[in-house]
Amino acid sequence: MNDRFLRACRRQPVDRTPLWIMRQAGRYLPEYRALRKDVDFLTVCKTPELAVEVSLQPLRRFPLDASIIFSDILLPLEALGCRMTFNPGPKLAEPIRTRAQVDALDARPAAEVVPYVAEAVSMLRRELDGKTPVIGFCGAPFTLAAYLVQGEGKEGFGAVKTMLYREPGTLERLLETLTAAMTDYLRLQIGAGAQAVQIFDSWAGLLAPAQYEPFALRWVRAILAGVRDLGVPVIYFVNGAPHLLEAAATSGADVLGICWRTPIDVAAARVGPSLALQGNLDPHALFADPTEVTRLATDVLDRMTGRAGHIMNLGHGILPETPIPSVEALVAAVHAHTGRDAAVAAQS
Ligand code: 1CP
Repeated sequence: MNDRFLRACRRQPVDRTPLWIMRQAGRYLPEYRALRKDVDFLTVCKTPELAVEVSLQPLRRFPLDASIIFSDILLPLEALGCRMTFNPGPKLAEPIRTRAQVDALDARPAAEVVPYVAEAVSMLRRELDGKTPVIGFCGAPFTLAAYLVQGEGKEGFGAVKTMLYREPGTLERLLETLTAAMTDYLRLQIGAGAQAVQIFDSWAGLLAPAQYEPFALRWVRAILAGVRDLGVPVIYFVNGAPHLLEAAATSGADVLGICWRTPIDVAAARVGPSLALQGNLDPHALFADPTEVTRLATDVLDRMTGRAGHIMNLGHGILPETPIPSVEALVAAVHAHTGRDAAVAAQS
């Protein structure tokens, strides 16, 4: 069993730094694009055989150390009665803007509304047979609220910030509903076999520090408290958040995902040694030539040498236009580091 990813989550010694790539299953892979020619995105997510096939595609090409289930952060919102399409980004049938709409959200068990996610997780776990651990995931409440209130992805997500200032009580009620739904959803995935889970807070960086605690962090803490008894490591990734690092480190997660904006050794010094760190090569760095990719990836690894608990990753999701040779160079750079952490640990 390849458990170096799970060991790094727990800050235990590893033979080399584990690597996986946020959004590793998806559009930069020609085999994903080929599969999507005939099947739309939601059908892939809702058909366990197809979701598992897409989750396995990156692992057939690259010796990565974890697999993530193919789905989307918005899908479990169907359990609240929300309807959406993807083209390619999400679009809600109806943005949630009023207290009445928030009160009308009807929280049904994820096991009833999105049973295909649990099926896909257990099928993926069986298929992998210990080759790598399986990561489940969900969106953080504030990030989900940003999409629900806006109705789609939009730079700055002005609608949710307007609600925050005009009707903070309505936003809090929405966040409370989302927190309960995501706790249930993560429990479903862990019950089905997910060996770690990641909470994506892609838009919490839009909040000022004084807003981050009441409108984002508080709810992430509640989700963590609600899955803690299940004993799997939790990764909390906050994007665009150099101004929130110290606060984010108090979420209770085992691992903090660091976006590409802060050098990872600087982030490590700011958050202290008590949690593992994941990241943080800039996704755009993969547009450099492979020699430069090797240099930049090695630089991230060097910054973490000797620190217990580092999971190599990008500092946000891999971009659809990313050249495959760059991903190969990233993998090779991590493998070339094999043994160095162990050697440093033995010396100290
Ligand atoms: O056309 C297609 O194939 C659909 C494109 C696509 C894909 C491949 C979407 C729509 N979602 C996904 C898969 C997905 N989304 C995964 C599984 C793949 C993997 O990680 O290997 C995951 C983990 C997500 C998570 C996700 N969706 C996030 C959090 C991570 C991040 O990038 O910050 C967010 C913000 C979304 C929303 C979303 N869904 C899809 C798109 C294009 C977007 C971004 C849209 C926007 O904000 O405008």
